[in-house]
Amino acid sequence: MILFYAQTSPYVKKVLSVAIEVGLGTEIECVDVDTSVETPALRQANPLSRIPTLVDGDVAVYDSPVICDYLCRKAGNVSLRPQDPDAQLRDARLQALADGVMDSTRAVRQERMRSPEKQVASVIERQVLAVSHALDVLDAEAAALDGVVTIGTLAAGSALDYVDFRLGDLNWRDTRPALAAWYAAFTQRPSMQHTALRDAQTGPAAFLAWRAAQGK
Ligand SMILES: N[C@@H](CCC(=O)N[C@@H](CS)C(=O)NCC(=O)O)C(=O)O
Repeated sequence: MILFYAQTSPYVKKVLSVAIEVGLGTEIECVDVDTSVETPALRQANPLSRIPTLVDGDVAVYDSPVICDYLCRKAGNVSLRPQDPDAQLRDARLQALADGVMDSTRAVRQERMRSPEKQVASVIERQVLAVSHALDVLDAEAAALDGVVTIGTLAAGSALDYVDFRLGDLNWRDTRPALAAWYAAFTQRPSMQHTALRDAQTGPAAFLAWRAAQGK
């Protein structure tokens, strides 16, 4: 399988953590893509030309929730996708919340990358507010996440890694002790460690290093 990816994408981190959890990590070959320029092979696989996009033979799969679902189905894994309808809905909503945290954190990052005179404070405020409220909800629900390993919790762990990576000045742990404790434990999972976003800036990205260590 080929994954069009970028080392600093939280959506990619989520997908790679799911791949590791279901035992398909070593099957994934990463193709680094700069989405600011046209990449014909990516455009052919995904008309939106976004990452992550997975190509498995003649099947192209895109949008990270769909890729996560696909990987679980391919591996025959049922534990990452709750089977009970109510639990399924809760987990899908958790993933949506986590993906929204990624979207808003990314929007803040993009706004802050503009020259100071072009930055719109209200855009940053609105997106930071979205992240803050979402993390408040996760903090209130942290007890229910304890010991749960699903696509939803992997998405939540990936979102928090991204907030630390791009929005460190939020100091989110200060007012959310339950979520901080949950994340401190959850992020010890190999699938989280081998996809750590911090490594994208400090050296070879964690996933590529892990894959190489597996002889791939
Ligand atoms: N909802 C999508 C979001 C993917 C996304 O926004 N990817 C970004 C990079 S992190 C991208 O490809 N941006 C390029 C573009 O939108 O043209 C998912 O979950 O996969």
